[in-house]
Amino acid sequence: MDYQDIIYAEKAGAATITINRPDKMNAFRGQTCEELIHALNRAGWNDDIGVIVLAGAGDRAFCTGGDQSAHEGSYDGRGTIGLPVEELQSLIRDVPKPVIAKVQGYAIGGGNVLAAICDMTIASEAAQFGQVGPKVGSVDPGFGTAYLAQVVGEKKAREIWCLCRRYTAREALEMGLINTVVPAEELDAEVERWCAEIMEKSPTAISIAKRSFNAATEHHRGISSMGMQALALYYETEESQEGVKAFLEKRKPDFRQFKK
Ligand code: 2NE
Repeated sequence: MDYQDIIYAEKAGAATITINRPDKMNAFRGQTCEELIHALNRAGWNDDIGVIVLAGAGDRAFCTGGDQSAHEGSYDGRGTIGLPVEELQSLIRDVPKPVIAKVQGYAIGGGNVLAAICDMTIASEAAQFGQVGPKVGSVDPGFGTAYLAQVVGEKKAREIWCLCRRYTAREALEMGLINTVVPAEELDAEVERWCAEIMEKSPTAISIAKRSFNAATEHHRGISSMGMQALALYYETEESQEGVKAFLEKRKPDFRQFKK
């Protein structure tokens, strides 16, 4: 596969998969998801690879979720909502190697969900985290909500979704959303150090450990699948479309007109 939206590189047993759409703040469209799925499979089933790093190109964003400019009630690819995002999220869990999110800037919306699903997250002091769905007419149910609650706790997860605030890397560390924070200039070296430490360990033990963690949270895949069906129906509503329009028109959405 020739990649247009991502960059794939291998070094010292680590595969780095970088979303390369900095002009869109590394938001994903259908093609991006397809390429990420391809690259995760490529690295995940290669015995020479012991660890996978998921990253975003440029300084500003790790990933800001679904590409709002490719989203008018649906996206442009396949999958329940026009993006094979369930497949992508599942695959991060299913590859038998640890996946580390390297977050140098915004991890927002579906980008925050990807980072949360990764086995570990290493962030720069400049990183910011948060969900935006209820601000832009979307929601990422399952892994984005219920699994997030397992990571940061119920109260915090509900706050994250209801208020759609942005959290600094230090706040993310405090709530257990990430593993460590380093100065921006030390991020690459820190990720390389973690990868090197993982490469010294037994790959089979690590893959069994990963699968055992997954087994305890596997029900979230079912919640996600059901939730994505609901999301597809929500995308057809004027309420959801108001959120997308408002974001693209750079104005505040007027959701109260749809109050129930
Ligand atoms: C990311 C954030 C917080 C950045 O804010 P700020 O103020 O620093 O920058 P600004 O001006 O908002 O954004 C800079 C440029 O990046 C684009 C913007 O439109 C803007 O473009 P220009 O005006 O310079 O041309 N940009 C940012 N995020 C984008 C995106 N996701 N798609 C397309 N263009 C994007 C702020 O921009 C923000 O909150 N973005 C909203 C992110 C968003 O709505 N994400 C989708 C949520 S839904 C989702 O992810 C999802 C899912 O998780 C599962 C299934 C389906 C969808």
